[in-house]
This record gives sequence, C-alpha cells and structure tokens, in this order.
Amino acid sequence: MAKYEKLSIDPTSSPMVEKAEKDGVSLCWDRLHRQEPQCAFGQLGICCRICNMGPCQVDPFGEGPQYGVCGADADTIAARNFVRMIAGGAAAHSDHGRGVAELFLEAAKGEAPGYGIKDEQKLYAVAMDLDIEVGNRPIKEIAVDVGKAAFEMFGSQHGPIKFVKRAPLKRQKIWEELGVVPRGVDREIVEIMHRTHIGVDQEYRNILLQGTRAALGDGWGGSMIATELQDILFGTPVPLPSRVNLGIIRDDHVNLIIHGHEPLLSEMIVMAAQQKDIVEEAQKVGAAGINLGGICCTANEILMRHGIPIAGDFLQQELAIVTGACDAMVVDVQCIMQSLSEVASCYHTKLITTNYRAKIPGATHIQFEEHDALNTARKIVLAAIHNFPRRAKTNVRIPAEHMDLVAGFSHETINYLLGGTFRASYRPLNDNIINGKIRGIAGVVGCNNCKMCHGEGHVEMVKHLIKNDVIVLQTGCSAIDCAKAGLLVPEAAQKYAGAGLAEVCETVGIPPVLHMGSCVDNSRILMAATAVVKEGGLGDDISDLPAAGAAPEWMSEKAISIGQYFVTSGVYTVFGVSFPTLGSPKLTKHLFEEYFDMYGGMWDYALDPIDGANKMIAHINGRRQALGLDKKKERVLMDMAMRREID
Ligand code: SF4
Ligand code: MSK
Repeated sequence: MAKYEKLSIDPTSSPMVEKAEKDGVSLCWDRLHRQEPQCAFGQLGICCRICNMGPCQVDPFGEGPQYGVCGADADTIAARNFVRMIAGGAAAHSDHGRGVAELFLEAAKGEAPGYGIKDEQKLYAVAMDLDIEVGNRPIKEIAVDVGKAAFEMFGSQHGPIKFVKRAPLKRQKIWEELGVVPRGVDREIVEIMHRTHIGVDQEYRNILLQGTRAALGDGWGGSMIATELQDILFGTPVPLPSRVNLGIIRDDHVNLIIHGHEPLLSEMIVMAAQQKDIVEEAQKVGAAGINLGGICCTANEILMRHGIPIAGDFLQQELAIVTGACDAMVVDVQCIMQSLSEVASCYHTKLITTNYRAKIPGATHIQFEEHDALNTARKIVLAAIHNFPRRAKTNVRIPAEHMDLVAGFSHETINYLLGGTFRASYRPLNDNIINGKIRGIAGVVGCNNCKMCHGEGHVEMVKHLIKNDVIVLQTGCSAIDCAKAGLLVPEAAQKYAGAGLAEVCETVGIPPVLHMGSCVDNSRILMAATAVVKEGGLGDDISDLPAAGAAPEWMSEKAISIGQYFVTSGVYTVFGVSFPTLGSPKLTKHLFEEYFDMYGGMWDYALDPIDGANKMIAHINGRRQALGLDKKKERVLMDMAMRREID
C-alpha cells in the first residue's frame, strides 16, 4: 500500500482506499508506488523508442549520450514525443466526434430508432456555420446535410475545416500566416505519425507546426463536431441542479455506474432505467429502485442534460466498486482503468464493456447497437438489476458525503443568462470585465493524476482564482473536483469569490465556477471566448482577452492536445504535475516563450496550484494593462452611436 501524507482532499476517497487495503484490493496509488522511481528520461520527454535501434535516451546533464543511434537530438526526440501525444489526444476526441456524426446521420435519415433532433435552433445555427441552406427546407434534409458536412471535416484533404471560420478573424489570419490551418481532422493526425517516423521531420519547430495543425483539428474540428451534434441530438444543456461524490450511491437501490466519455448509449440507459417494467423488475429483486451515477466524462454528459448525479472523477472509478454497492459498471471509451476488471472481481460488481474499440479481459461485453440502442441499454440495466441480489451486504460501506452542484452552462446558456431573453448577449460579462468587477476569465480543465494529492490542484487553483475575481469555466474531472468542494453552487460566490465577482454572480444568480461539460466540450470554451471577442471592447482576438487556461492535475494525451489548441488559439495555459518537454530546453523555450510572439498564447508550468493561479492572474493583469483597463476611467453613459462605433 502506498503511503502518502495526503492522498486526497476528498472526504470519501481516503476511507475507501483504507477499505480497499482491508479487502486486499490493489488501487492505482499502490501500483504507482510499485512503479517508483519512474523513468526520468520518459518524464522529461527524452526517451525515444520510435525504431528498433532504440530505445535511446539523451542525458539531460550533458555527461552521457546526447544523440540517439540515428543522430536524433533531445529537441527532435522531445518534439516527436510531444506531437505524438497530441496525435493520441486528437484521435481520441475526433474518433468520438466521428461516432457521433455517424449516429447523427443515421438519426437524421430516420434509421436510428429512439434518436432524433432535439434542438432545432442549434441545428439551424450549425447549418448556417457550415454554409448549408436553411430557408424553408424540411428539418430532416437540413440535418442530413449537416451530418454529411461534419463527416467531410474528418476526411477532407485540402481544408480548411469549416468550423475554423467560427474563430475571430484575426486568429484565422494568424493561423493562415503560420500555415497551420487544419486541412482535415484525420489527415493532420496521420501526418504526425508520418513526420515522427524515424528519419523524417527532424527540426523541432517544424514538427510542432504539425502538432498545432492536428490540435486545431481537434478543438475546432473533432471535439467541436462532437459537442455540436450531441447538443442537436440530445439537447443543449441548461442549468440544472444535481449532486456529486460517492455518497450518491444508495444502499437500497440497484446502483449502475456509467463511466467513459460518450453519451450515445448513456442517453438510452437513462431512458431505459425509467421504464415501468424495468423499475418493476428492480423491485422484484428487492431493490427500492434504480440509481444511476456517472464517472468521468460520460458522467458530465448525462449530468449536463439530465441532472444524473456524479459518483466521482477519474481517480474514484476503482473506489466506486470498493464501496461494495456497485452492482454494475458500464464503460465505453477513454480513461477506463484496466484494473477495474480485477477490482470488480473482488466484489460482486459486473463490469460491462460496450464499444468494440474498448474491451477488457474479464469484463462482459454487450455491444452497443445503434439500430437497437434502447434494447442494448435495457440489457445493461437488467444485468445490473439481476446482480443486485449477489451483493455481499456485510461488506458494503458507502461514504455519507455528497455535495450539491449546478451544471449545464453551455455557451448559449451563458449568453442567455447574462443578457436575458430580450437581449441575449455577452455584453454584461464584457462590461463587468471592463469595469473591473470581473478581473478576467479562466478555463480550468482536465484530469486527476495519482502523483498529486487528489483534487487539491484543481480546488486550490480555482479557489485562488475566484478570490481574485476571475470567473472560472470548467470541464472534465476538474469540474467534478470543484463540485465536490462546493464551488459549483451560487452560494459559493459569497463564500469564496472576491467582492466584484461575487456581486456579478449574485445579480445574475450564477456560481462563480461554471460547469460547461465533458472534455470534448472544451470547444464550448473556445466558442465562449470567441463570443466575448465578438461582443467588443476587449480587443479583436482571443489572445487580447484577460483570460488564461490550466490543467493542474493532467494525465492524458487528450490534455496535451487540448492544451495545444488552447495555446495556439491565443490562450496562456499552465499545466501542473510535470511537463513532457523539460528535457529539451530549446523546445521548452519555443513553447513557453517563442509561442507568445507566434500565437499570442503560450504554455507554462507550475507544480504548485497557487503558483499556477498567480501566473494566470499575472497574465490576466498584463492583458488588462494592454487593453488600458488598469487605469480608472470616468464612467461614460454610452448612446447607440457610441456603441456602434465600438462594434
Ligand atoms: Fe533511437 Fe533514433 Fe530509433 Fe529514436 S528513432 S529509437 S533516437 S535510433
Ligand atoms: S475524463 S480525459 S480523466 S478530464 Fe474526460 Fe477526466 Fe481527463 Fe479523462
């Protein structure tokens, strides 16, 4: 058992880790302990195993070898590793997006029973952005065209991918001049794999240009396609209350935990769990009902649209099973630990995989059939129900703690909440940034990492930001952690936010920390930033905004892809834990300094979350100064002509 001074800030996790130890179950913290000391070359990004003459390592202290067998230096090796992480992350998000597009097209054609168009307004808006004629055409025709246009963005060879033109004009120009406009989502990922093969691209700055193309193809392509089409199919989120943490698991209910990233099947599971005959079946086996709970980003998807409570984040997936009350855990893709199978085998839990891309030895596979989705979902819920009687009641321990939260802040909803139905607009946000009540905007996102005290990085960073009047937009496990700490309720404004931010939140009735969804929904943050630019008064590009991004506990390749598209969209972005290029000072300087001149955004690193938050605040202050917002101004009552002038 790994012994850490403080393993987690979350009141439910440490007791469950203790229970696991008592039950003889090994968890990620134990396995990390057994891996230590981990390979420093790997951590610094200077271990290459791209060809069979390797693995090769470069000595960062200059005493040992400086070149791989083929002559590659630290800069080339670190750059190749870095962009291969981008390729992995962009591929994960984009293959998710492709799956959504496939289902969307089938639903539009009426070939996927149970799925349909839920948000017509959004369909029209997306259609117009894709140059699809709306007019008086039937919805079905428009939807089919939208589905086809989404597909084209994956396979197109010459681009630009169409959503790129949603970015501010100045940003598009920067990308054009640097030659990094994505030509097609898939093409850019493939080209990374080609260019990082032995003996191809060996100039680190050039390698990174391709990393940018692929990352932009993720943020403004694959991820954005996933978010937009999911909203049209399942509804654009609106604020709604729910609860979070392992305490949402119920002793007397069938507990079905839904884990992974895609909402396609989980939407149907939510529906199936409410069907009368299924509820009766649960009662027949002695349960009071069926309790759904989420883990990771599938959790965020069904939270945002249905208010289904969240059982936990990435590091709580094993712990949900350790409670002894998880009757089934159903998983789709991404962030699913292989250990779940082993942990489940120590209890009665049934582990169910559902996607042909993601099987796990020891799990039961129930393939998600889009043409028969509700039946697939029913089979899964029934499997959980029929496993309920096998629960070893004497070894059940469910933590009591759970927390209230408000989620569902799509960028459309923020627009509506701020401006009201009469004049939905980001104007009030811009005005409050200009008058200084809100210092700036931060996007704090990303995973957990068991190398850090679980949740501390997210919560400490976000608390420090809101105390300094920075409004925080969140997605992924970061949002789950801050929700557990009570930061996602309107009352958090009075308790934790600075006076200016608290006043704005109270007036509008929103929390100081806005949950915008899952990892692919980071595209919502891009759209919100663009909307703020377009509203006027804060410069003419994302890089002009008093804004910053962070992933203080990152672990996945997807986080690197997200970071790269944030940075190259003009956002100053700080990562925690460790940074995978530190073994190449030249590449690190390129990302941490030269990028600022190229993109107006840059990477940074801070192990300590408060240091990270202070760096973000310093950047925000710098942007305010550049915009002339640091000086006190006479309050001028503006008439329409003056407003037009600003626009
Ligand atoms: Fe070594 Fe070069 Fe092969 Fe990498 S590509 S493993 S540095 S020989
Ligand atoms: S789930 S990618 S651990 S945020 Fe999106 Fe959480 Fe990171 Fe997976």
